[in-house]
Amino acid sequence: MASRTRRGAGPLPRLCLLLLLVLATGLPRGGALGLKLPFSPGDVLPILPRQVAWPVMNTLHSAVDLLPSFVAAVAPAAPSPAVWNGSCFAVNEAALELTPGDRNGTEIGGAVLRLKTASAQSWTCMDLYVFATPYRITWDYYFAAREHTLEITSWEEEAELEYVKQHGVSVFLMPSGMLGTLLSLIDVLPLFSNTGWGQNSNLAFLEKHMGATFEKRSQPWFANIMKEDIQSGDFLALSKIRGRWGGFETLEKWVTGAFAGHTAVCLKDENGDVWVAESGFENEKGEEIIAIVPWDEWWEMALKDGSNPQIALLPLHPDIRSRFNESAAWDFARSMVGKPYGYHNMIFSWIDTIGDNYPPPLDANLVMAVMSMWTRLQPLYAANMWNEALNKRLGTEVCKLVCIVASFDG
Ligand SMILES: *[C@@H]1O[C@H](CO)[C@@H](O)[C@H](O)[C@H]1NC(C)=O
Ligand SMILES: *[C@@H]1O[C@H](CO)[C@@H](O)[C@H](O)[C@H]1NC(C)=O
Ligand SMILES: CC(=O)N[C@H]1CO[C@H](CO)[C@@H](O)[C@@H]1O
Repeated sequence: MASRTRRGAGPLPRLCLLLLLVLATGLPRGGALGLKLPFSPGDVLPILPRQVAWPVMNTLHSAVDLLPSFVAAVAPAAPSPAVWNGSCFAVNEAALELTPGDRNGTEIGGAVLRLKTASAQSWTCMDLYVFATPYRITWDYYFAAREHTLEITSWEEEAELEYVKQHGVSVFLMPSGMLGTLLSLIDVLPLFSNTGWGQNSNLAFLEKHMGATFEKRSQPWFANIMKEDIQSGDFLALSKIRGRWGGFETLEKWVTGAFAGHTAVCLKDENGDVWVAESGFENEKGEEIIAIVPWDEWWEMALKDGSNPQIALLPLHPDIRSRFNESAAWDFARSMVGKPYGYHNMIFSWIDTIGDNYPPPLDANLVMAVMSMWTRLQPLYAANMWNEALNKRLGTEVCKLVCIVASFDG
C-alpha cells in the first residue's frame, strides 16, 4: 500500500482545529447566536486523535451513520461511469479501465480507477473511500474537487479479473471520523483476501496477536492416517488460514483465545467404518448443516480445501476413552443430523458481553465496518453468520445489517 505521508496537519494547525472544534461543539446546533461556522465539526474528525474523535463522532452521528456505505460497483464494461453523492463531495463519478499490468507474459493485467469529485459541501471536508474486491482492499481519501486515480498494478489472479468484470470494484464511502478505524482495518482486511497475501496476513496476525508459531512441514503436507488407528471420540481440530473462512477464523481464534477455528469428532460404527460428525457440512443445496460423513469422503474434501486448513487428529486420552459412551455419542450425533450449522450460536460465543468483546485494536465499530463490507462482498455467508444471529437475538425476521444496527441504536 502506498505510504500516507501527504496532507498531514502539523501539531499547530491541529491544536487550532481542536480549539475550534471544542468551541463549535459547545454551541447550539444551527447557531442561536446567528454565528455561522466556516466548517462542520465533522470535517476535522479525521485529523483528531482517535480518543477525541470517537466521542465527538458518536454525538454527531447515529450508529447507522458509522457504517461504511456501499455507493457503487465500478465495472470495466459499464456503458457510463458510476455516479453517487458523497458526504463531502455531492457529485462523484468513477470509471474503471483495464490495463495490461506489470506482469510480463501473463494475461492478467491490472486497472486504473478514475474518480471525479466535485461540489464540496465545505472548504475543509473530505471523503474517505474503501475500494474492495474479495481479493483486495485498499483505501484513499480526497480533499480536493478534481480527478483522482487509483492504480491496481496487477490483479491477484485470473479469478479476481473475472470477478471484477462481472461485479466491478465495490466502492464504500466511510464516515469521516473513521480514519482511525480505517488504519486498524489495514491489519484486519487482508485476512479475508483469498490469496497468498491473505494467507501470510493470517499467519502474521496470529503470530503477532496470539503469540502463535508456525513451522513449515516438510513434504508431504499431509500424514498417512490409518483408519484402523482412529477410535470413536477422537477429535479433529481445524485451522483455516486463507479465503473467506480463513479471515473469519483468525478473528474468531483471537477473540475467543482458541487456536482452532473448526472442530469435528470421529465415530466408528459396528462394522469398523470411520465417520466424521461435524457441523458446517455443505449439502447439495449449498446449505451448511450438521452431517455424519464417511471418513474417506471427508478426508478427500479436506485435501482439496482451498482454505489450506491445518488439521490435527487428537486421540482421546485413555482415561476419557474408558468413560466414552460410543452408543450415546452415536445417538446424539444422529439426532442432530440435518440441523442447521448454528451461526446464531457461533457469533454469540464471540460477542458475549456488552463491552470487552474485542481485544484492541478491534472494537465494535471496526467489526461492524468489516461485517458491513463483507455483507456486500460475500452476501450469502455474511447473511448466515451475522444477520441470522442478530435477528434471532432481536426476535426480528427479515432484517439486514443496517436495520439490525438501527435496533441497537434505538
Ligand atoms: C518485464 O519486462 C521488462 C523488459 O521487457 C523488464 O524490464 C521488467 O523487469 C519485467 N517485469 C517483470 C515483473 O518481470
Ligand atoms: C451408554 O448410553 C446408552 C444410551 O445411548 C445407555 O443406555 C447406556 O447405559 C450407557 N452405557 C454406560 C456404560 O453408561
Ligand atoms: C443520486 C443523487 O442523489 N444525485 C444527486 C446528487 O447531488 C446532486 C447535487 O446536489 C443532485 O443534483 C443529484 O440529483
